[in-house]
Parts: sequence; C-alpha cells; structure tokens
Amino acid sequence: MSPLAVAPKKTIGAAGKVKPLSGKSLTAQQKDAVKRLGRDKLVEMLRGMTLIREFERRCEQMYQQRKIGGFLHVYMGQEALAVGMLSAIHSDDYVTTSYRDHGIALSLGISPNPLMAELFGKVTGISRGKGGSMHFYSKEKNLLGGHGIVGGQIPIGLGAAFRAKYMGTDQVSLVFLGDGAVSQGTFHESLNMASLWQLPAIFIIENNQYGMGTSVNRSSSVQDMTLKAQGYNMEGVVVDGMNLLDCYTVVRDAVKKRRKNPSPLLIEAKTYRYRGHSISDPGTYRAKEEIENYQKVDPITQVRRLLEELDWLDDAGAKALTKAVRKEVEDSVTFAEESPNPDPGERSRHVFAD
Ligand SMILES: Cc1ncc(C[n+]2csc(CCOP(=O)(O)OP(=O)(O)O)c2C)c(N)n1
Ligand SMILES: [Mg+2]
Repeated sequence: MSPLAVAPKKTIGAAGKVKPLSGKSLTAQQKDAVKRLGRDKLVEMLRGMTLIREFERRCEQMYQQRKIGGFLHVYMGQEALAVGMLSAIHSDDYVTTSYRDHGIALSLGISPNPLMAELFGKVTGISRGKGGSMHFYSKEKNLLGGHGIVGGQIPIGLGAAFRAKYMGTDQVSLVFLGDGAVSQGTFHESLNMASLWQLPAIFIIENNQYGMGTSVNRSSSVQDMTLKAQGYNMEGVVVDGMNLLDCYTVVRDAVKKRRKNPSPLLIEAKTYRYRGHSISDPGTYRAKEEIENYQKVDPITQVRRLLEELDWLDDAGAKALTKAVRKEVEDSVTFAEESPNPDPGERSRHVFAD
C-alpha cells in the first residue's frame, strides 16, 4: 500500500461526545452488538465493570488504612474500555498495559484475590508481592504487564505481535497505553516496525484526557491521535471509550480481520479518569464540573439503564449483582490480610538470573 492509500480514519460511536446509550436510539452497529452479545453476556459485562469499580473503591480505602503502600493508580471511569475490548479477544491473545492495570487484569478474568494480595505485598500476590499496583503480570493469561515506565510496555507488546506472526499463530497483541505515552519514542518506533512488518498489533490509546496533572490539550501537538497512524501508513480508528458496545465492536472487528491477515491498527479510545493520576493527586488542575459532566455518561450507569430498558435486568437484579460483587471484593481483602508476607530471603529471587 502506498502512503497515499492510507485507509481513511473511521469513528465508531460518539467518541467522547456526551451521548449515552439508550435502547431507543441505538445505532445499527450497537443493535448488532446487543444481539450478538445477548442478555447473559451483557449482564456479565456489567458485572465485570462493577467489579472494577468496587475493587478500586476498596483499594483506595485500604491505601488510606495503610494496608497498601507505594503507588496506586485506579481505573474508575475507564471500565467500559477494558471490559468491552477484552471481551472480544481469545484467551491466548497477548495483552500489555501501563501501570493503570487493575481494570485490565480483572477484565482478563483474573481473580481479585491475587491482585489484592499483590497490592498488600503478600506472597500470594500475582507477582508474589514484589510488583505492587503497577506490575500485575500473568503468564497464564498472557498478560505481559503492568509497566511503570511510560511507554515501556509498547515494544514488549510489539514483540508479542512479532512472535505471533513469526510462529504463524493466529494470535493478536493488544497494547494499551495512555495519551501521555503517545509522545514517547517507543510509541513511534513500535508503530513503524508494526507497519513495516505488518504485525498483528493493536495499539489502544486510552485517552483519559490527562497525563498526570497535564491536560492532553497542553501536552500533544495534535488532538486527533489517529493522525499518528497515518504517519506510519496504518489504519486508525476513534472510539467512544465510555461506551461498552462500541469498545467491544471496535476490537471484535479488528481482531477478526487480523487473525488470518496480520496488520497493525491504532485505536484511540476517548475516555476519562474520575480520580486523580494516583491516590496522592489532589486534582487541583481540573474543575469539579468537568468530572460531573463525564459522570453523566458513566459507563456502568449507561449499561445498567440499557439492560433495564431491554427488560433484561430489573432494579432488584442490579442490586443483587452489586452486592455479590462487593462480597467478592471483600473476600479478596480477607484473602490478602490472611496471606503471609514473602520470606525475606525471597528479596532478590526473580530479580537477578540464577
Ligand atoms: C519514561 C517515564 N517518564 C515519566 C514518568 C512519570 N510519569 C508517570 S505516569 C505519567 C503520565 C502518563 O500519562 P498517561 O500516559 O496519559 O497515562 P494515564 O496515567 O492517564 O493512564 C508520567 C509522566 C514515567 N513513569 N516514565
Ligand atoms: Mg492519560
């Protein structure tokens, strides 16, 4: 494909504009997603998003009680993105992400127990208590981290895509990154190689509008991040990251197309983080009204309302779901509390090669 033949940028959904899901005004594509997913799967997805929200709430409390130390970056507001997109992949596909990794790990079906235990620094933690919040990792789920260095995960996700193509598997590699990582060199080097070698890498920018306390308007020379895809002769698509159905559809279509004929894709998902950059961020750089405005399109409320409109979940059902999720999170706290600390002799094990 010549550089001039770059596929035009597509937009799926309202992409950040305030347009909540409603059974009465679903687009044809959203209707199709509802039909494909069906009632049970949609309720399960609502449960997945609720699990993230409740897990993060409890993490904040545990941090305040000093049960959790170090860094803590929560995912509240971005739940539709992880749940929608990761519902559309196979269990052997690769996933890489940044330090804001709790929602991604939970959406891959990892139990809250080893995740909470990791935050508590316990030996039963998913990284044996050595990584903490930023370094969830699971060989079993092909989750290649949880990375604290901004942009550090991008070449790793690229390597996984290279492996898939080299070995001739039909796997794809989903590489999640923040808007703040787009100006890092690793992003550009990785996009170049992914396009040059036509690798099955799907780069997903979780544009939550801020990198630490700096708004993306003040840190990026372009606001349409998919323009970066054109620079590397690859496809780019914008999606409403607060909309579960759109997040599911964009990845479903993307992986379907790429399993047999690998090629890279850049997705920009417009989303919003409700909390500060980390637990120690008082958030003085943005107005309360801005947060409230995004909460009007809260991803969880949107899906709950849609399910009610479809008569697929009533108020009692939704309350029971939340109650069950809270119990699951509470059990993870008990599990973490009761787990032993790592043996002090473990300190340098898995840090240096034996
Ligand atoms: C290479 C590098 N530079 C700077 C930092 C400090 N830092 C940590 S998070 C962050 C902002 C990243 O923002 P974004 O990519 O938008 O992710 P978000 O926190 O919004 O999920 C920065 C600059 C770092 N960890 N690594
Ligand atoms: Mg950001």
